[in-house]
Amino acid sequence: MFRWKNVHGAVGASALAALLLSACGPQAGEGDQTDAALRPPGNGNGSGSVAELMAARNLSEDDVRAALATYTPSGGRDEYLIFASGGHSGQIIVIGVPSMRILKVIAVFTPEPWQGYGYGDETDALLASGARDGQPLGWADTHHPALSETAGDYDGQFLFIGDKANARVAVVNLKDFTTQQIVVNPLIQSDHGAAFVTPNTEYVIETSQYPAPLDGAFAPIEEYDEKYRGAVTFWKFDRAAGRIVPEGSFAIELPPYMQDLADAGKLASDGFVFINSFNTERAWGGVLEGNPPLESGASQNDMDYLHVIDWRKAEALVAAGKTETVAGMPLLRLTTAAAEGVLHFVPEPKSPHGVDVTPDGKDIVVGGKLDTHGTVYSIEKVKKLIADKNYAGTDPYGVPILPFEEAIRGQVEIGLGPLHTVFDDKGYAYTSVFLESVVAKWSLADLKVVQKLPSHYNVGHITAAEGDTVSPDGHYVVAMNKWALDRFNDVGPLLPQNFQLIDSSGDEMRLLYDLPIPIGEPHYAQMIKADKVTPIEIYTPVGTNALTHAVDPNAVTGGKEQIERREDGVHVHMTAVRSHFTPDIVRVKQGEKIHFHITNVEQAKDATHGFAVGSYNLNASIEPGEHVNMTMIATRPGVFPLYCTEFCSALHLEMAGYLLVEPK
Ligand code: RUQ
Ligand code: CUA
Repeated sequence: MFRWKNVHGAVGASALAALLLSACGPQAGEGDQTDAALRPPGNGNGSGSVAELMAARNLSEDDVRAALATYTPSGGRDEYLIFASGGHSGQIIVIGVPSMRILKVIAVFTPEPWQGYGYGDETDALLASGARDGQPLGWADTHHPALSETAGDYDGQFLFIGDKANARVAVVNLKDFTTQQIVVNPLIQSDHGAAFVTPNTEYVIETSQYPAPLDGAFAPIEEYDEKYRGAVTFWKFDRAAGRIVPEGSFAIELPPYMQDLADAGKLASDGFVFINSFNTERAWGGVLEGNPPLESGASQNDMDYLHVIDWRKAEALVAAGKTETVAGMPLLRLTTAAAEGVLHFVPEPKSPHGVDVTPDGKDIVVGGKLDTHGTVYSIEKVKKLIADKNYAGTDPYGVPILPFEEAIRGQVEIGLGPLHTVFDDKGYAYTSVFLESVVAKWSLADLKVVQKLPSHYNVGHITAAEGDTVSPDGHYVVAMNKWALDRFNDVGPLLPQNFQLIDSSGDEMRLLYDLPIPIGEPHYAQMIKADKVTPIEIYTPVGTNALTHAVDPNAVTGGKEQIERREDGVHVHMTAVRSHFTPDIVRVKQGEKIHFHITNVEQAKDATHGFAVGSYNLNASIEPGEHVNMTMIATRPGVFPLYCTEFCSALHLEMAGYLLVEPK
């Protein structure tokens, strides 16, 4: 039986060596094929004793321990739920921990056929509301999901997520795991520090990434310093309505640095928001025009700036009318923010990436992509420097800069390319170390690394059980790896992402499970105690619209079904119940507009019906008690079967009917 640890140690070291030579991720080379070569799949003889099974499948004792730690018998429940960004898919993935079973893909920014998302009146309108300047968008680059919080703890009510490509934020209701709203940020063209919430979800924070003129207008790139800007938006969240209220929202103008991740302060740092930046050089590329590429232009300075924002002060200034309206958004100008003490900078080492506030809110940990350290800022020191106006200078836009050495509590020597940090309940921090491909566990008290666990490979974000709250649980950490390389069966050149579940409950981290994610590159995820999320099982009362969570005016109950011709077209008030639609025959004339109003009158859990009309792109998922509306124009004459698309009963195939479109 070989030793896991040694094998992994060797992989880590040689991957690092390959990396230092190539500077772009581990290469399939000598060191990297060790695991695959050492671990043939075995012949899966499931009939013998445990020992025989282990031998047949070539499993070590550690493997079996990991299997027992994650195996969840049929009918078993998971202790935690991960809400992971679905990356390019524009969706959110729900994963159970420790089983790592995928439980749901929540449709957010992109049509999702199974949920009928993007094929009916309500969800069509919802997706259309995410258009930018009239341009419908068929995808999103989702990065950071944020669970709603009460007093700094996840409360299991709502979920928010940002779309980096199009500067949008979506609101998901965890009552039924459905998207309720998509807001488009008119001020900025891309975001990254999104979505993050203040400790009571007063605001959902969205920060720009790539500077551009804030009014959405054109300006030559040569006027970058003068006309290009960043901004942080505080989207007001109305918890009772379950919606972002654009009218109560505001933004703060930021210099044209590239703002990166953000985190809201809590407890000791309550009232503050921290935002990283890179490219304080204000480089903008132009490789064919004789300029250095952006990546090198943006890596000249030894220090970039951590943005320290006093959002309560900003809120007061907004209330006092100290804003200008730009692109429809009340904007606190940079000069005002700097002069009124809303915005301060603290230098941070070379090209930082993650900024993460410790559970007690006392420290702010920043990882530098091109630095080997994690830098730990002390909010107490930062507050004192601000109060004393103890500045080391100002930036070109007049923003006061606090002295670096006096703002930090210390630095921890982590390794090559520390990115993001999460926390446990025992005073440890866990940092993803991208270039070195490890998760580093270190002590917050003395800033010393105690263990490095290899990740496979190039870990980006990591997430921990209740990790962003004031009281993390400390049981699990998940490394969200960008490269999968030799972890799974090959599936062509585009490989899945790899989520690695790590047991962090003991003194030593132990790897438990690899979960391939094949629908996009998730960036961040949050992990909540499963019993905090209490979704409804069915929609009550019958006829509830999933977008309004109220009975739809077009809903019908059994016996009230009808086809009605009105001025605006043919209204079909239909019910669905095992195993028929009423009405099941719909006769119209070519050119007529048809409004299908379908109520699933079932109140039994999981009794979902589908509704499809082929050739007309009509497709609904109607969950028990739910009502959906769909509109179509009968442009083509013919006979179109309509049928239920969920195998709902023994007579599911008979749950069908006809749309008869008579030629003009
Ligand atoms: S990203 S791998 Cu949060 Cu968008 Cu860091
Ligand atoms: Cu209803 Cu199948």
